[in-house]
Amino acid sequence: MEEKVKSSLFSAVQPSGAVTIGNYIGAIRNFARLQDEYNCIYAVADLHAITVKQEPAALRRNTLELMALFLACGIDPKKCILFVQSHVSAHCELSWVLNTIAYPGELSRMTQFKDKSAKHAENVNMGLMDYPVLMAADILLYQAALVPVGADQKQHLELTRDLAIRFNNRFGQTFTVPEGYILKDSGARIMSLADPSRKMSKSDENPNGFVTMGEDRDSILRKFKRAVTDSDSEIRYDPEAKPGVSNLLTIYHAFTGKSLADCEREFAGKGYGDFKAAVGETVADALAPIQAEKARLLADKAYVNSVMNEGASAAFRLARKTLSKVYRKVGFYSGE
Ligand code: AQP
Repeated sequence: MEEKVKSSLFSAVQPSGAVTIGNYIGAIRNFARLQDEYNCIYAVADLHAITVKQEPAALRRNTLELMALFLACGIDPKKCILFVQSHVSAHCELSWVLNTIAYPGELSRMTQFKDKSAKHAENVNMGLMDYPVLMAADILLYQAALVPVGADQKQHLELTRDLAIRFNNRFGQTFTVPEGYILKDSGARIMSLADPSRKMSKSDENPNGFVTMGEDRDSILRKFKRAVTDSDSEIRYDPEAKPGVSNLLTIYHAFTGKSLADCEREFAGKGYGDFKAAVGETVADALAPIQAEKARLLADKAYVNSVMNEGASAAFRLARKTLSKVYRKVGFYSGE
């Protein structure tokens, strides 16, 4: 029987703070689910993280912690390539070439650039604007057919596709044009617990807005207890009219695997107090084994380092192939 060739898939998470349950639900939890079906390549995106000011010691710590979290969430280094973005220089090299076919107009229109420029007005740097070009390089280097991301990254993914098509048209077929793999059901966009009109973000200055993957039980329960809902008392999924309640239902649905309709039925007639407590308990219960496994891994730093070093070598081999092709296509003299 003919063996089916697996497609490649790339995704990354920035070590720009403690990872939230939003990052987990929208991205990381899907990573392990996809590893049998695809050739998965997952990165800790430290090059992206420095587009916003990072404290160097915290960045180093967050990088190691995120690698351990990937492993604790079931990503298997025997099945996937797991590495740190700055360990593979081809990401920067390809992004330079892609910069020459990307236009300032399209980059300055990106929602994330506008949001982050407003949020970090004192540090609107070129890297922040160039973020989507580096992201395109990440994906295109591995000829990824699929990119599992939260809905917030959809616009960047479209730019990646545009750049791939533009390059292929100008220089001949070089890149696979990737598709987004965005959750069809809810969960693609988890909102802040403190302000359900904004997405949950690890760099939110209000810590009540997010729950991190490493948060302790008491803190999780307290944050859910304080979560913003609304003045009526109906527990119903309606993101337009009831964004706070719908966000909590989405989180409950994501951690229990129950359908949204079943979640609504389960809480019918109950008060917000009971509802919020149940969501908090469920999240705390679900995170406990991941936290324990992550702590175990962090106690064995040599193992985590070996995973990232082997991952970088494997990523480098794939990336080098695409980069050499790109260099040839654009006309760089090889000296051979
Ligand atoms: N609130 C969210 N709901 C669902 N998915 C989300 N993602 C992020 N926030 C949510 C998804 O998580 C993956 C990793 O994201 P990232 O760290 O690379 O960058 P981000 O999207 O900018 O995440 P944050 O938490 O908002 O980080 P900061 O605060 O540093 O900007 C992506 O697939 C993303 O879609």
